[in-house]
Amino acid sequence: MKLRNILGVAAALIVVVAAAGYVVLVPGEAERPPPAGMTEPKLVPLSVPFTHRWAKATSHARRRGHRRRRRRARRGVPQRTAGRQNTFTASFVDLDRDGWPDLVLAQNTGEVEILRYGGDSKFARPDFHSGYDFWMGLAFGDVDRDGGLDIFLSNIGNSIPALLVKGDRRDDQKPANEWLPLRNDGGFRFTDITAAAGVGGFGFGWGGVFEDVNLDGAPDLLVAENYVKWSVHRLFKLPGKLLLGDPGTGAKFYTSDAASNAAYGHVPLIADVDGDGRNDIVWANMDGAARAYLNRTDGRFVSVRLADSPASIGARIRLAGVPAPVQVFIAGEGLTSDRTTQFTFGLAKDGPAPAAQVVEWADGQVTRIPAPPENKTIFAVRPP
Ligand SMILES: [Ca+2]
Ligand SMILES: [Ca+2]
Ligand SMILES: [Ca+2]
Ligand SMILES: [Ca+2]
Repeated sequence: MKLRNILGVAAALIVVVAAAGYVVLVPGEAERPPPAGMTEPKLVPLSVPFTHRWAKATSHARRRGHRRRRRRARRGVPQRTAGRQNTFTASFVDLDRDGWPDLVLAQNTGEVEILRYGGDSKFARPDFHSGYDFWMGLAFGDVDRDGGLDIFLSNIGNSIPALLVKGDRRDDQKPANEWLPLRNDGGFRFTDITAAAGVGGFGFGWGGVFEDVNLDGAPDLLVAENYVKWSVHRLFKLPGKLLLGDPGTGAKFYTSDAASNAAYGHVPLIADVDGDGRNDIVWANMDGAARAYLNRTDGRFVSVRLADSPASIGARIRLAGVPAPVQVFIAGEGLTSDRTTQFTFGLAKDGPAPAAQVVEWADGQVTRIPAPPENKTIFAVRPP
C-alpha cells in the first residue's frame, strides 16, 4: 500500500475515533419544548449576501498568544488568570438604578467581573463569584419583569471535555460548564437561576441577546453556538438557541427551532430589517454567510425607536398600566456587537392596552407617550 493511502486511512481512523470519543465524552444538548398553548414565533428565512470570516482572521494571532503563555508557564513565570486572556464582551450598564453606569466583563478562563460605579471616580467590586470558564456573550433583559435588568452570560457549556480546555485556570479553579442567567435581586446581589430557568445542558455559546420574538410579552433569549476551530463541530453542529420565555413567570425558558442556525454562529443581531415594527433576527456567522429571519409573528405590540445617538445610551423604556419588562439601550451587548435603537413590546392577546409608553433618559428627563398606537413604531427623541 502506498504511503499516501496509509496516511489517508490513518486520518480517517483518527476522525472516526475522535467522533466516537466526542459522542461518549460529551453529553448532547438539552431539549425543553414549550408547553401547549405557548405562541410559536413565525420566522421567515431571508437571503443575506454577505460572509463574515472572523475566525479565520484572528486564529493565527490567538494561537501565537496561547504558545507564548505556555512558554512563560514552563519558565515559571507567574500566570494570573483574569486579565491575561481575552475579554470578549464588556458593557456599561446601570444595574442598581443609581444613575451611574456600572461595568460587566465576560472574559476567558476567568470569572465574570461585575464592577459597581458610584460616580466617585473608582469602581468597587461587589462580593460576586461566577465560577471560572470561557465567558463570552453578554445580554441584559428583565426576564422576571420586576423592573431590574437581569444578566445572561454564555460560555463553552458542555461541548468540550474540561481537561482539553484548561486555558490559564489553576487546578483549584473548576470550570462552570453551564451558561449563566443571573437574576438581579437589587443592591448588587445576583442569583444564579440556571436550573430554575431551564438554561442548563447547552453547548458552545457565543453572543446572546434578549428579544420578545413571539410577541407574548416575555423576553426570549437568542444565543449563537458553535466553534469553527474545534473540528468535531464540523460533524456535530450546534444550531444556536432561540429560547422562548415563559409568559407566566418570564424566568423560565423553552427551546424552539424556529430560528435554527447551524453555521458557526458568532452573534445574533436584532434589527427591524423590513420596518414593520417587529424586530427581526440576523445571525452573524464565523465561517459562512449570515442567516436572517424576518419576524412574521401574529400578535399585538407597541414599538418605539430612539434616535441612534449617544444621547439615547442608557435610556430605560417601560410600559405603564400592563406588566412588561423594562428595556434599556445599552451600547455594546451580544458579543462585540450592538443592538437596534428600536424597542418592541409584545402584548397579551386579550390583555389591556398600555396606558403609556415611558422613556426615562439617562440625564433624568422623561418622555411619556400616552395610549401608544399598537402594531406600529413611534419615534422618541431626548428633549434638549
Ligand atoms: Ca449604577
Ligand atoms: Ca428583572
Ligand atoms: Ca416572548
Ligand atoms: Ca420586521
